Amino acid sequence: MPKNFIEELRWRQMLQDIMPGTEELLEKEIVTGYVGFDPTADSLHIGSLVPIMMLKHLQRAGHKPIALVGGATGMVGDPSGKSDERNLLDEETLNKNVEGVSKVLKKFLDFNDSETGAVLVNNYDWMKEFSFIEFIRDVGKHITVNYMSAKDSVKKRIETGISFTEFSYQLLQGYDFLHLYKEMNCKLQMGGSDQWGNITTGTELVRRIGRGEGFAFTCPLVTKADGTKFGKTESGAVWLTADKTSPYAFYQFWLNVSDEDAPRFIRTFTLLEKEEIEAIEKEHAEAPHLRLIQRRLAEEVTKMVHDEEALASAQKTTAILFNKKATVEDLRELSTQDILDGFAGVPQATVSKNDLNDGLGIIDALAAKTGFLSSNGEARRELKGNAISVNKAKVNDSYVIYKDDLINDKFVLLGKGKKNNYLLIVE
Ligand code: 485
Repeated sequence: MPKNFIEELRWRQMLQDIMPGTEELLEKEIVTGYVGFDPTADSLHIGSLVPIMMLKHLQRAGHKPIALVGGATGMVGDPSGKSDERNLLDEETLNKNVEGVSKVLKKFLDFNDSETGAVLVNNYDWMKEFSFIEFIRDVGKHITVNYMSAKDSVKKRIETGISFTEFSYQLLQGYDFLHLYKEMNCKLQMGGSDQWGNITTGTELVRRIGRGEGFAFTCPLVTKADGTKFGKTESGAVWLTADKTSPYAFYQFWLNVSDEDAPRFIRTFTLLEKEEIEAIEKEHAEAPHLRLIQRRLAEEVTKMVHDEEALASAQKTTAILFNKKATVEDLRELSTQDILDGFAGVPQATVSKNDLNDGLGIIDALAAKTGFLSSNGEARRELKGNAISVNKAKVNDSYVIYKDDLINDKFVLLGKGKKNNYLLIVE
């Protein structure tokens, strides 16, 4: 008998709206449920991690998850939550994105032949068979324009305008639900709360054409206590693949969430049990500056999205870069990639290796050659104030950088005071 999946999502604060009967259905039988992801980019970012966790919980509770990639819907563009008409993607980009998104989704679920094994589908596979005439006769006839226009996603655009293309989107998504209901006995659709309108068009089609009953629930869109947008950093979105967001930057993102947000995030983004989370919170409350919740959160999510090895390297980089007592020997333990990831956000400048043949004076290295500081005068002042370090060791104005200062034959780390780092790249 499946475990109580809805109860699990409830205490994790992952439940927004739920259709009557859904909880009862999930208690009664093994349910096939799906979430759709449109291939608007070649990877997914952490905004998609909540629905991914829902699919994971669905599977862990003994049900069957379907991850749908919207090869067809991605050609159209969902107006939900969007104030403007979007540009259409060209075919080449779209194909690349379908590949990328599918690859990310495969990482999170257990794909096997069992009754609860995950399945990955692409709605292009059934939509490509449909002609326009067939679609408007067989599907469109069952839904009124009045019904479609009453959806938030459409209503919000009535003043500013919405193309027939985006207006039709809900019918495509609705048809997917009907298709999966008929072909795979899929009775449940999940998604973020912005998807409610599209999902209910689906249950409507399941009822009218499929003569059956579809169920649904949504999760809240993740917000932050300070009102800023979740999942965005100065360098953009936080992605679930290492080529777009390094495991180090990913780890740092979670380490830096606020005390207000951390308890909700650890419930939503990790699979830790309730008792364990409560124990961590208790310990956290006794010494908040240790940021125990954030640490555990960052550890668990980095391990899940990347792997143990990536986590270990992100932790090592963090320990060395943020430890005031770190030494040049510590820096020499970092790989070239660790250093590039760790310093991705700090000012960088490149000089030629030849510049180091006769040594590069520290003042030139700080000012003329790199522009890290605005003038030689400023460089001299900071050096006099004992604020400048080379590879974590304080230096004075007579210091000269030679090749044996290079870390990994390529880098010199300059520091000003406690907070400012500069990365000198030598090529
Ligand atoms: O049959 C379906 C076809 C496409 C979709 C869903 C079912 C995708 C959906 N219309 C959509 O646009 N989803 C967003 C996306 O793909 O980026 C986000 C939602 C978010 C959450 C997430 O997908 O905005 O709430 O559902 C998985």
